[in-house]
Amino acid sequence: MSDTDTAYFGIKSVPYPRLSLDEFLAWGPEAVIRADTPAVIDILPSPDPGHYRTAVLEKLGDATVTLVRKDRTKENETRAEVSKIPLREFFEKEPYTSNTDGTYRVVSNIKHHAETISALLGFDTTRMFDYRAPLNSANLWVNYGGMRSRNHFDDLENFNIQLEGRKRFVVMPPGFRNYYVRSPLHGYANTSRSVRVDHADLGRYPRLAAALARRRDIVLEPGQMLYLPMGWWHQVDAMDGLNINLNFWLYHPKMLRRPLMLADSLYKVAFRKLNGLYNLQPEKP
Ligand SMILES: O=C(O)CCC(=O)C(=O)O
Repeated sequence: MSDTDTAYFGIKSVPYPRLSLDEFLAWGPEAVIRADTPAVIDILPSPDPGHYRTAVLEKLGDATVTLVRKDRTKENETRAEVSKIPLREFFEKEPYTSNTDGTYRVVSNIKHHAETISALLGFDTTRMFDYRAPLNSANLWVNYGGMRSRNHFDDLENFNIQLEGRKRFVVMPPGFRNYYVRSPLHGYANTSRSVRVDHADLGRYPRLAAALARRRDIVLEPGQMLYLPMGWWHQVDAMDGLNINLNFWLYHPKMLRRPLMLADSLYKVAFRKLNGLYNLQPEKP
């Protein structure tokens, strides 16, 4: 039995579709969104290690990006601190490169850099993803290994491309009851009270077992893109040294058929606005 199996009490992961670039182009993003199931697409030729680090630095090194700092523990509950830095500093300076006094990541909506995004990926991204529409975004994520995003869901369609490093996504179907959702009072109604899904405390959170039995355990490799449908829960662990991802978050009318998701989304937008919290506002070009 592998470590991954024991982490889930021997409950196996559900298989998920893998698409080639040609298959993805033949389907098109809209058909993939309608299929409403997580899939991995080989969207870019498998890059040499360091290729996208160099390319991102060259094309976006001087851009101002958003830096998010959290305390060190993966289970930490405190709110993140947000500031702005030139992207280059994140690659080259302390404390970011060693994460000595907290964990740092760049999460930055670079939707106004459409030409640069297309140049980076080698195709016209605006024709494939409508990320420049109001409320949609194209986000650059940069962090070092060991960082976890705890189990949560988003109310957008997500196409997430791994450029550098690898990430483990544990993905589970939409729902509220089985996930022990946190109180909305602090703006976290899309996160679970169970701080981790691997080695979860099933004594405390027994209904989580039903969700784990339907999970997809996905290691996203450089050059691959994960399609993560709206509402699917996910815990994400950065596995290697440097991780660079670019994801497109798209609102979709699907949401109108999901009243709880719609209510959560409206509540979150209002909560963040009222409290002056960072909500992926686009960077200036
Ligand atoms: O990469 C991460 O740590 C989180 C990514 C994520 O939550 C997402 O793409 O929705």
